[in-house]
Amino acid sequence: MTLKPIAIIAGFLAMISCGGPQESDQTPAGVLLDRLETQINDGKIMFGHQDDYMYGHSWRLAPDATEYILSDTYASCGQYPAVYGMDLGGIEMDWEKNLDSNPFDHMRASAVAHHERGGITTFSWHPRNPLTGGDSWDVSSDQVVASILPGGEKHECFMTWLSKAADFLGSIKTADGELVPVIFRPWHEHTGSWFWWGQRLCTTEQYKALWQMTYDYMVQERGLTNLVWSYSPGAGEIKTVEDYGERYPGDEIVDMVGFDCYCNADLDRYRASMKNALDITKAFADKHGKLMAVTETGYEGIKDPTWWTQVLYPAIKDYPVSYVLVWRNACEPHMQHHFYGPHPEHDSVEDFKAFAALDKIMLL
Ligand code: BMA
Repeated sequence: MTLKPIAIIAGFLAMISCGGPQESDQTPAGVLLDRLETQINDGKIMFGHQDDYMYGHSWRLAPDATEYILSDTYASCGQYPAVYGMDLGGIEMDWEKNLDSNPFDHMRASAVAHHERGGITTFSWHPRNPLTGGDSWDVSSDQVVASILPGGEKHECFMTWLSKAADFLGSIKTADGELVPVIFRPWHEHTGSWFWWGQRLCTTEQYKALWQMTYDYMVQERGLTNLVWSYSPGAGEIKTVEDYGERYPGDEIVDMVGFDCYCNADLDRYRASMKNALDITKAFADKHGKLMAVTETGYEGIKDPTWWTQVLYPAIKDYPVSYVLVWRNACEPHMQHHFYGPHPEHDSVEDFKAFAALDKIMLL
């Protein structure tokens, strides 16, 4: 059984005060962590897809939709993905739609619907740049993280951004008012330098402080009990277990560890990168007692029709991976090349069906 850090402290206090056994963590996040661990012990790997119910290669959810049944994954193999990824980017600006044009109301309702179907939702966050006014990819200043930490000129402003993200995450509830557990994966791919929180844009101490501030605000101050915290560097820059852990914010505030690793035409290079990242992540996860996942992957345009069973599956099958999530299938006419998940008109669909039918691979 996996215990949330907060539950470990509570359990320890309970033990020293009344000598009783440690209680299991019955918060929504604790229950989700237990479920993730059981499924890893059963040798299963869940398949995940970003924005699966929001749009696909050739469709977008109708604004007045009341149910979430359209899905490129479902259209390809007759099952929904077990893990549904979404991104909070834009919540900090009070936008009605996120950075990829998904209405936040539909995001919330589809996360609840997915939970009620037995699925798991994970959120990343591409917030805008609080110092320059640009987007997440605006790396024109290396003072952004410094500016939002306590004492920085943008600290107050950034705390309102965190409060909007917390409002949203704390509003994902069933009709009975039950909080839905989700995997929250902030400040991802920080080992690269393409986001304002990236490697060359802040110091190790600043990056860790950003994580701690995010966690303290959401968990201690706002009391959110539905977040499983996930740490995910970019695979490309990680050569050793030390690299992997250099900016790790700490066992007390992280529940799962993973990485983002993309494929390009050089399939052997991808195989080598996945092996390297999986070996390192597994060593780190074992040492720190954490669960592991492939938090983002995929081959843009899936230019190899047997990619699913001949490249992705062999890469992951021997590792205790909780889930593997492929990125989004953009629907805009000018982004038709930007898809990572299956869709029925694509020539990798038969291979995807075979992948989805493998014993080890779990869909809904
Ligand atoms: C990137 C691309 C962008 C998108 C962003 C956030 O990898 O898919 O088009 O806006 O993720 O989802």
